[in-house]
Amino acid sequence: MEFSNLHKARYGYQPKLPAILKEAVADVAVETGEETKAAADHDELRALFKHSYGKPLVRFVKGRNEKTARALNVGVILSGGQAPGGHNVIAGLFDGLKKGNPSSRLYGFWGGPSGLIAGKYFDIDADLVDRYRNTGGFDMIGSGRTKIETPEQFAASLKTAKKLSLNAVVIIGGDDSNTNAALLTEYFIENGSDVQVIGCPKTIDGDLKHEHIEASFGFDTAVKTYSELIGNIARDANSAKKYWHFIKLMGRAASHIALEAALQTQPNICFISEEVEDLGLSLSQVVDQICNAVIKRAENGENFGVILIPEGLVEFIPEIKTLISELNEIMARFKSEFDEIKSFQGHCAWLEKKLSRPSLVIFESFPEEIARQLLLGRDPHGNVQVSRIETEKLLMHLVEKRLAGMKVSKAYHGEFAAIGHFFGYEGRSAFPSNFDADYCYSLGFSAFFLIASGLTGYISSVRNLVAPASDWVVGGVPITMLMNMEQRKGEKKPVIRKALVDLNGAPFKAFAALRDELALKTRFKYPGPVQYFGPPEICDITTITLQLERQASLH
Ligand code: FBP
Repeated sequence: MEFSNLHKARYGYQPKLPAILKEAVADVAVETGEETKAAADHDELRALFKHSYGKPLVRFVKGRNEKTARALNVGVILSGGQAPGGHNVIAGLFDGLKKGNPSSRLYGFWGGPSGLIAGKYFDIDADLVDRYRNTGGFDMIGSGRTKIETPEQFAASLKTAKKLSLNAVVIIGGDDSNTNAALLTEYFIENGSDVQVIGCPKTIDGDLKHEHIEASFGFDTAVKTYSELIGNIARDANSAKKYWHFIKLMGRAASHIALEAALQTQPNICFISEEVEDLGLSLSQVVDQICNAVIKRAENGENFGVILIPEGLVEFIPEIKTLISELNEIMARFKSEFDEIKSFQGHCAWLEKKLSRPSLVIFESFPEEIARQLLLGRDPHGNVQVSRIETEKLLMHLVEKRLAGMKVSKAYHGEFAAIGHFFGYEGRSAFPSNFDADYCYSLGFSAFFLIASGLTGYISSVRNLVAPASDWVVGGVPITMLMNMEQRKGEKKPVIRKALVDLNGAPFKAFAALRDELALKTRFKYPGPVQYFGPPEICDITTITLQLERQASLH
C-alpha cells in the first residue's frame, strides 16, 4: 500500500484519554448507580429481557479492581454503515485488553454480524492495529448489515463464541446493531452462557443518543466533511451567481446532519424533516417554500442559492409517508408476486390494483426515476433505502415546473438553473477528526473495562464531551434503557428508540432564529476542511450541535 503524507502523520497521533483511563487497570473500579427503566413500554421489555432488563448505570472511578488482570478472549464486530473512528474503537479495545493482560486476545469477525454467525474470524495483533490507528473506513475487519434474528443465527453465534472460548463480543454499531447486542445478551444468558456482550455507539446519522450517550461517533467528522463541501459550493454559487444548488445529505430519518451542516454553513434553506412532519407540510408546500425564496432572491438580482435536504425528508411528508408505508406493506405481503414481475411498467400496472387511490395519484405524479427508486429493495431491517431516492432531483423538477408556470403568468421574472448533489459516502470513511479519534479510542478502552468488570448488556459510554478529554466521564449504559417497542415488518419488536431532532432543543432553535434572514440574504459561512494539526480551537472543537445541547443541559 502507498501512504499519503497525512496518512503517515496520522499514525503518530496519540489520542487524548480521560484521566481515569490513564490509571493502572487494577486501580479502576466500577461505581454502580440506580436500576434503570426502558425508554418506554417497561413491562413488555421487562418480560422480553428477563435476565438483562433494568441494570444500573455504571461509571469508572479510582479504586481497587482485582478482576481486570485476568486474560480475556474478545471478539469484535463492525456493524452497519461506515463511520469515521471505527478503527480507533478497535485500537482502544486492543490496547485496553493488552494493558490488562498481555495474553488477552482480540478476534475480528469478518464482514459484520454475519462473521459471528458463520464463524469467520481472524486474530487482531499489534501489527494490524498499528496499520489502522487514526484512519477512516472499516476495512480492517469489514462491516455488514446482517440482522441476527432467527433461532439458527442466535445458536450459530453462540457456537462461534464457544469455539473461540470468548469472554465477550463487542458490537460497534447503530441503533439496530445495538438492539442486536441486547438480544444477543439475553440469548446468551437464557442459554446458560456467560459470554458478555458490549455495544459501542456508532453512526454518522447522530440519532443514537441519549442523556447518557451524548453523541454517536462518526457524526463529528462526517458532518464537518459535508460542511466543507457545502461551504465550497456556497462560495462558488456566490461567485458565479447563476445556480441554485440542491444538496441532499445522509442521515436516514433524522435531520441531525442537515441541521449541523446548516449551523456550520448558513445556507438559504435547510429543511428539517421532523419539523416538516410536525407542521404536516405537503410536498406542494415544501415546493412553495423553495419557490418563495427563489422569487424573492431573484427580485434582489440573486438568481442563486443553496438548499439542504435531509435524505429522510420524503418519509416525513404525509402523503409520501403513506405511499411508502403502503409500498412497504404490499412489497412484504406479496413479495413473490412482486419479485416475479420483471419490468417497471409491469410493477406500475400491478400497483394500480394494490395502492390506495391517493397513493396511486402521488406515485404516478413522480418522475419515472424517482418512482423506480421507491420500488428498490428494503434493507434487512425493513427500512426503505432513503439514500437511494434522489429527493434533490424530485424537488428540482417540481420547483422548475412551478417556476416555469409562474413565468408564463408573469408572476416570476428571474432565471432558474439548478444543480443537484448528494453527500453521504464522501464523509463516512474520512480520517477521523481529532474529536472522533479521541472519543472512539476512549469508547474502545471503556468497552475493555466493562468486559473486565464482568458486565454484559451495556453500551460503552463516554460523557462530558465538550470538556477537555482529561475530564471525560467513562462508564456504561444498560442497552435496555434505550429501548421501546415499535412496529417492524408488521410486528411489534423491541428496538432502540431513534433520537430525532428535538424541535424544542437548542440546535434547532438556533437555526430557526436565523433562517428567515438566511432565505433572503447571502450569509454563507465557509468552515473549510477538517484540520488535524494546529491550534485546538480549530482542530479539537466539536460540533455546534453538541456544544449547544450540552450548554442547554447545564441550565
Ligand atoms: P448506519 O445507520 O448503519 O450507521 O448507516 C448510516 C448510513 O450512512 C445512512 O446515513 C444511510 O442512509 C445508510 O447508511 C446508507 O446505507 P448503505 O451503506 O447500505 O448504502
